[in-house]
Amino acid sequence: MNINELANILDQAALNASSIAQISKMHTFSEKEAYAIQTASLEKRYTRGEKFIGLKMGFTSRAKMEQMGVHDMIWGRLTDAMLIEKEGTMDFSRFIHPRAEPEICFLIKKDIDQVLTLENVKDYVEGVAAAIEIIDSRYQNFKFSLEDVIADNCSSSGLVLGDWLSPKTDISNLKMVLEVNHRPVQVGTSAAILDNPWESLIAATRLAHQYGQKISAGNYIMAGAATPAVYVESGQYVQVKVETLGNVGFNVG
Ligand code: OOG
Ligand code: MG
Repeated sequence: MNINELANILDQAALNASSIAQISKMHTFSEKEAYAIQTASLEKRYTRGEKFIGLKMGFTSRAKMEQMGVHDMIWGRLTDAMLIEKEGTMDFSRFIHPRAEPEICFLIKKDIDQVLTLENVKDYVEGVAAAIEIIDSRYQNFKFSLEDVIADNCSSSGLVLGDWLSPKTDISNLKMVLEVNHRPVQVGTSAAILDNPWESLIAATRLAHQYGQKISAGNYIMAGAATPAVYVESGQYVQVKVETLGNVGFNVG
């Protein structure tokens, strides 16, 4: 089976909110091929009118690597169809088995044409915000190999963004709490994200450069979850509270 056929299977699974068997169980493919499948599946979304809005980093914390049994950093693409308005409602019927996780998001100020460093990264950032990522693996039981999850656009399915603060805000060690119905269900710190979430943005610029993906002014970069993800259910109110950055929440419809 070729890359385009596998991309189509994953795209249809996402579109119809129906889970599929792990594609790595039937086909052997490399990490590089997995990114080619991801790229091809995103092309189908763009053809339907979805717009690229940025990147999400995955497995940037030990907590996430351990939860999913995958031990390499990954990256996926975000589109405008994934945006959920803060304090808005997510349409549960569009998802298979969604999970929420506490994140930090960066808003890019100017096109990034190089691999950034700790010295210059803040020059390219307009703001930082508390954020929630909603992931929804297209694979049965949320189980996958590294290659499977990359091909599946790293489980990307939704994001909720809080208010933007200055990039001068110290985000290196902030308490991050994920709450469901106003009760904490996961507690962590931003230091869990590669010791410092700025490192995640730097890694995103390195990987984007390597794979020829442009990062432009106005794009969002999600740094990756600080804690394990939690399944959400209809009727719940889900909120992330990040020390200094503030709170952001959404309702599960
Ligand atoms: C893969 C996506 C990982 C993160 O923040 O680490 C991720 C998954 O867990 O399904 O989004
Ligand atoms: Mg995530």
